[in-house]
Amino acid sequence: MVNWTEIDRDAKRWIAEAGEVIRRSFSHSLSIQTKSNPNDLVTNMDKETERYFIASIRRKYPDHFILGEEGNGDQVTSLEGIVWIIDPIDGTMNFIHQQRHFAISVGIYENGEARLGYIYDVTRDELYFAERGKGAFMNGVQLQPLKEMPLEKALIAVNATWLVKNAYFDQSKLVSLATSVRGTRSYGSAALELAYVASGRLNGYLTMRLAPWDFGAGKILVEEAGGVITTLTGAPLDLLQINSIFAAPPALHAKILDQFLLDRSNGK
Ligand code: 2AM
Ligand code: CA
Repeated sequence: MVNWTEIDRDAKRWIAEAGEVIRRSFSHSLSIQTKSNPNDLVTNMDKETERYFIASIRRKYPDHFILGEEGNGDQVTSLEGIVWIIDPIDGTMNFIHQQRHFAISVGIYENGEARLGYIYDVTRDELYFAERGKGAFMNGVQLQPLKEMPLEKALIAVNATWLVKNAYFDQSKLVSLATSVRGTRSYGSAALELAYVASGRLNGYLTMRLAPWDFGAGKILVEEAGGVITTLTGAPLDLLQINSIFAAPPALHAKILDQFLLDRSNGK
């Protein structure tokens, strides 16, 4: 029998400890490198934090699998067994430029089914947490069930760059979406943006391209809070691939899909 209470206790302890080390790192200089392009950044703290999680998980749970952004985990090609999906720092650009607005993201799945999700806003000391079937919480307080919001009163997160430059969607429809809602925001951490949808601080989040570690925990949170999370064309998310992402309360999700996204001329 899997002891989920113990796994939850360990995950929370490791996240709190990693957060403390990251906060202390603010007074030291960072070592910054680039990955796939000059704006794809990684620091020694991303790598050290991932290594800390991997060492802790392997010591205590040697039969669990780990899918991590910095690649020190396992080559995960299937979701069989218990899989930890980890982004040690989601929002690395914010971490480097602002020392805020970034998060530790940990999602735990069993045979592809959501179990536990954590998004820890390190500088605000806010832990968003969800457990399958038990709801979503922020710092231990249960989140209110998600409220629907009419389009014209909705605050949604989108990234300005892909609103004006993308290969898949009719730009005029996206601009029309952005101007039909009450307001748009962009926080630069997908995990936090999904946590904000789960907690009602945002009514929607749309983005073109996220890796499993960017949304692995957020998917659990949004769904436990009563929201819907799919690709931008309404398809289920694939936890082993890059996906486009669209999260919102159910009725708003359906309306935006229908009115702005699901059009054959928009492509896939
Ligand atoms: P990161 O900071 O962990 O790299 C920025 O809008 C958000 O998108 C962040 O959550 C960032 O995660 C993620 N992101 C940035 N570039 C990405 C890429 N090429 N593929 C997938 N996710 C990306
Ligand atoms: Ca990251």
